[in-house]
Amino acid sequence: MTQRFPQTRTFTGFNAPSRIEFDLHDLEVVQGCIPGDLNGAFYRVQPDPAWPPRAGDDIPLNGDGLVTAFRFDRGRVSVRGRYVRTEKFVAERTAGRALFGAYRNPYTDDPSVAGLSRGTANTNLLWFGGRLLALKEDSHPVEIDPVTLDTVGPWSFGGQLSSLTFTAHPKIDPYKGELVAFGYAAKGETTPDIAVYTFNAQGELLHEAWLEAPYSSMVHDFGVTEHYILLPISPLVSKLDWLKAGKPHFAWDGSRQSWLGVLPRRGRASDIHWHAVDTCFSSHTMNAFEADGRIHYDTPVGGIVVFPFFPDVSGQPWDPARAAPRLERWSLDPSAPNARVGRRQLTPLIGEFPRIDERFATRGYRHGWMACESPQLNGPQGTSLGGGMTLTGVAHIDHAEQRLECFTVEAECSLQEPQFVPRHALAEEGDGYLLAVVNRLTEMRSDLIILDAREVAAGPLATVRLPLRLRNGLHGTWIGADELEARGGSPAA
Ligand code: V55
Ligand code: FE
Repeated sequence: MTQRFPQTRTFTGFNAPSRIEFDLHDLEVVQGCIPGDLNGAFYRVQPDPAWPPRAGDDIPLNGDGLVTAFRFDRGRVSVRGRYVRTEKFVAERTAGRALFGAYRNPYTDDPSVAGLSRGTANTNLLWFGGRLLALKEDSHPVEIDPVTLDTVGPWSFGGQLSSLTFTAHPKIDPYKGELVAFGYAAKGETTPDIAVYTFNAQGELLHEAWLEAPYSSMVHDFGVTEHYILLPISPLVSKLDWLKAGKPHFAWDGSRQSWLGVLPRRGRASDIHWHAVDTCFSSHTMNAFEADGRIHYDTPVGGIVVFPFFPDVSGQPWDPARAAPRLERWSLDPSAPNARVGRRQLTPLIGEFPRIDERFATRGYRHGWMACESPQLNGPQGTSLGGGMTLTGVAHIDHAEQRLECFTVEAECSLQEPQFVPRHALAEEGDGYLLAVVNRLTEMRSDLIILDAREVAAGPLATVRLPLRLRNGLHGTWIGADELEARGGSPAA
């Protein structure tokens, strides 16, 4: 490499680019035993910049997607790591330098890459219809092989995706077998257009609707209930003029209202109702459901944007205390189309990366988990990807018993998004395991822990030692052994 990575927050310390691809067989279990009924693979993705940025510095959301797969097989675990061969990754590797410029700003690119996808495939993985898709919300999915992690190529649902973009947080409705997804900035960067899609398990398009949001903003996640699609709009706004001027893609505009769009699952654009919400930042969805004629949307919410690296339109400094997200339940009556959304805090705990037992997505549910700031630790230890939070614990929320339990990592550690795995296909809700990558910040190394999902405070059932560091990742998924074997192998056998 002819240039160096800048010595900035995004590129140094625990988040120094690793640029590593690896196969590690039969990892060392340093505590406990891996449960014998945990069979399958845990996939996650981390942004990991392959080249120093063209613009001198960059934000943590712009790194190239590096997928890791932990393959569990009868008490043993192996791991594989591969970059997704996006169009961006391939072009830059050929050139031996960055050709794509700033986050979601095509005006900063080398002219040679005009027309190529800017997608980094760095945010989430979706297993649906026999395909494993690496996702970034500014572009189309990229299919990867669940066994080898080799890149198959872009996947646009056989040409059925008319939106230029596809969310990193699509939802599978396990009761109907459908995939519900959307793309925002669907007609190009900073456009207010949102396209909503429903596919059946065969990948056939069942429904599509094109909407206009109240304003252009980051729409990172959404909610799906039995009958409705919920689109949360927070004022992390975007403007084409900013991109042309070389400014950041997004900025926080606290003078604007937040909104929750409510669209019937098979509704047309004219059927959407936008319900006002007090100005706030909602990034992720725990779950959404209907009960007693009302719609409920569970989401961690902060007063301002969680990311410190997006500016405020009025120049106010970013305030971590105001940004800290806490889980809320938003509720509304769909028969009162102009009603404001009711907000109720479910816990005072600061937390993000909410997860559920996804067999219970879209309907009433009992169990949720999220990474949290452990109440047992005072003072900052580490930081999560870009955010102002210090994720030093995993919280289990039992909505039925209104009970909250927390596991706290050791000193000088933080952790990444947890993954729930049911003990077996017919296990009751929440009966299973919770997997999480632990960042050992001073050791510059990672572990994988396995918790009993309903007994997180009891500590890990097993700790798996990695001889390397996994950069802070975003999201992931689980594929059971039965489904993998149908595909003919295991990712790290
Ligand atoms: C997020 C992550 C992204 C992104 C937009 O967590 C939002 C939120 C890793 O990329 O592009
Ligand atoms: Fe996300």
